[in-house]
Amino acid sequence: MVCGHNVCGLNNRTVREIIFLGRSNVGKSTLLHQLIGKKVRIGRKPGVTLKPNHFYFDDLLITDLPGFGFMQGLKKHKCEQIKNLIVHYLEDNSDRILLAVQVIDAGSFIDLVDRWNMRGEIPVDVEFFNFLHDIDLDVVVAVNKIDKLTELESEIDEIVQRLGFCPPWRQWRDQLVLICAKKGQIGELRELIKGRLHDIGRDDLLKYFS
Ligand SMILES: Nc1nc2c(ncn2[C@@H]2O[C@H](COP(=O)(O)OP(=O)(O)O)[C@@H](O)[C@H]2O)c(=O)[nH]1
Ligand SMILES: [Mg+2]
Repeated sequence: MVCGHNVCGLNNRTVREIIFLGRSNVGKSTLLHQLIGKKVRIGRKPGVTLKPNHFYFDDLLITDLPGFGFMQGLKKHKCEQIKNLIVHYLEDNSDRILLAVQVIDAGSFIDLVDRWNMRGEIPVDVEFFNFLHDIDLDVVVAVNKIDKLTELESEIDEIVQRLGFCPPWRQWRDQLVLICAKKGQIGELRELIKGRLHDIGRDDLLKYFS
């Protein structure tokens, strides 16, 4: 049963939620398809849907939020609209959100952030990353497309610095996982999600992520 923004759970249990967010084209759909299987439609045109996509696993909700940031063919006000929608969604549902997975594209993140900074603007990815922490969510950054990196160690260090972490990146492995969704290399993220579910006493849900 869906009641406004609040989705009521089975057996009156409080719904728990894991959200996925990121700029469009970072590989969010590819990742979700690998993680939860056929339920996810891939190849969907960016910006077509402004609504969050929900997938249920008993009383666990997996939510794919619309991609944010500039997209080709999408007017600026539409981008702002998406950003606002995501912010409101997060604020309204923060109590039930167990984990926020922010997906970034390892191949373009550094250049993108530097370009925004040069213009004196806060990069939208960094803005969202900080916002997720401001509302006290448990945040994990899924650094996707690591197959594009040639100097993995130093490039990941550069990435974490732009998110406000000190290198070396390996000390942040409880908040940062490296994945290659396209090749199905998402084991670390899978384990991290299972760990969080175990921590809240929900081993019954692990089967959906094995
Ligand atoms: N090189 C590389 N490309 C990827 C990876 N994951 C996804 N992609 C590609 O990135 C593009 C956008 O993927 P999609 O899942 O639609 O991104 P979304 O807009 O974030 O949902 C597609 O061409 C994917 O094949 C990856 O790990 N490595
Ligand atoms: Mg998508």
